[in-house]
Amino acid sequence: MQVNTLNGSFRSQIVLLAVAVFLFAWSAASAVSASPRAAPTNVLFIVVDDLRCSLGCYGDPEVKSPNIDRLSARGVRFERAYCQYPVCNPSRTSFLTGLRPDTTGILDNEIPFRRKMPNVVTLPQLFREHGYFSAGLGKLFHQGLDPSGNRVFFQDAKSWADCRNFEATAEGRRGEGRSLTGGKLAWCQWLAAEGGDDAQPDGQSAAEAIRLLEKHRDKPFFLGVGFHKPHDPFFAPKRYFELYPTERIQLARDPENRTPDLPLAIPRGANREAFDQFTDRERREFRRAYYAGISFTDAQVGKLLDALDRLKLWDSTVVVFIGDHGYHLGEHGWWNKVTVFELCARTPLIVWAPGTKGMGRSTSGIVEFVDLYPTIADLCGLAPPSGLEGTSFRPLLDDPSRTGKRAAYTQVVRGRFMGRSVRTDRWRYTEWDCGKQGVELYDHNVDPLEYHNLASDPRHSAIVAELKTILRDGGH
Ligand SMILES: [Ca+2]
Repeated sequence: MQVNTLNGSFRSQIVLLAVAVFLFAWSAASAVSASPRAAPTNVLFIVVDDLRCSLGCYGDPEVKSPNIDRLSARGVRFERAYCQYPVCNPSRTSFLTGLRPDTTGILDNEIPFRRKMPNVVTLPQLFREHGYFSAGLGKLFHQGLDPSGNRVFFQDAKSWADCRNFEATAEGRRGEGRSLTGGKLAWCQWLAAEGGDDAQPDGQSAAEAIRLLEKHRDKPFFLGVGFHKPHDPFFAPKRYFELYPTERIQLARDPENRTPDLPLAIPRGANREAFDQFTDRERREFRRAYYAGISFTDAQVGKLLDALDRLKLWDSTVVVFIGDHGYHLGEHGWWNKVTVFELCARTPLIVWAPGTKGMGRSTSGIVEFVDLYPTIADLCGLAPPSGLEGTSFRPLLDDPSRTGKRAAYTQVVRGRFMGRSVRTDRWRYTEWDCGKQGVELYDHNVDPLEYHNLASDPRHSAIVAELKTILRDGGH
């Protein structure tokens, strides 16, 4: 009896031991499967309005951008990132919904995206629906004018738990400045403003973003910060203008032997007529004011990076930095956006993604802004909605030497016609109204600013045929 009891007790101990060993092995296996790349918790998404790749980290010799350069040195800098539409509302709607402009139907700055897509789940909304605190400060979705001509932001209650915009103070509206067109174009003016950063909306956005980081550091957050400069009107605190003595500003000079631009390649109208009247002095002032806006925004980005340092958030936060599209500063005689030239389609993109292996490098793999949504969701372990039209570029974050996409697509409406452009590793190919209003072909091996249109050269008929097919694919 005693022996049996002992035997029974011994058997119980064996069973308990076996269970313990099993539980230990199971928990260890679970830890192994979950631990190598625990998903980062937070997202800091920085969108800069109208920022082209004029940054120190992109090789610009004049622009001072030490803080964005600092982020570039830490993360992965994309040398070939392309927006889908070179205008604020269509571009932002596209990358914040993960859908191409043909799908969103948003092709101008007038229509809030919810009017066309009441049920779409936006990128910040996806995080919000997964329990994140989501906040948007400054310009994330577009701002536009209401029927009375008042400026309104296309705020989206489904996307943000907290969404705010800021106004310049009275001091921030005073200073030295002038219209560059004798008042003909209201937007085309600069102001070296009195007051500090916080007298401007972007300075206030940065300050509030830091407050939110401090408040929400211990819970998952998706924080969008949209800086409005270097967008026009070119207002920034005076000290950022002082970084750029006007007489030292270099000007773009279109080559004499370039192919004339096609009629639809650059918009006609009042803007162009005013640009044609610019003196070199005005050209230098325009560039200087745009650069001052970049350096002002760069300083605000620096404050956010400092906050990530201080709050020890780098290991748990994905940081994405983009411009919403590029810009011309006199190239092709144009001083604005709304073209599908490389200068407008290409945009800065820098990503810091903890846990990936390629940080601190750059990549020439092609990516599109429509890829941002699935990439950010992927990095944070969230399943995106079905039907997104981009793909995650996480593999490039692990290995920046990999090949990216075969092609990037950018489109723009010009009057009654659509221009569609595709960029491959070597070429840019553009059709206006399916080619009926003109075709462009540029060889980026020798012509980075796209001054020599080769589309009608019979020696390039094979590549034109190939690119025509890629353009028809449309990225789908
Ligand atoms: Ca913009």
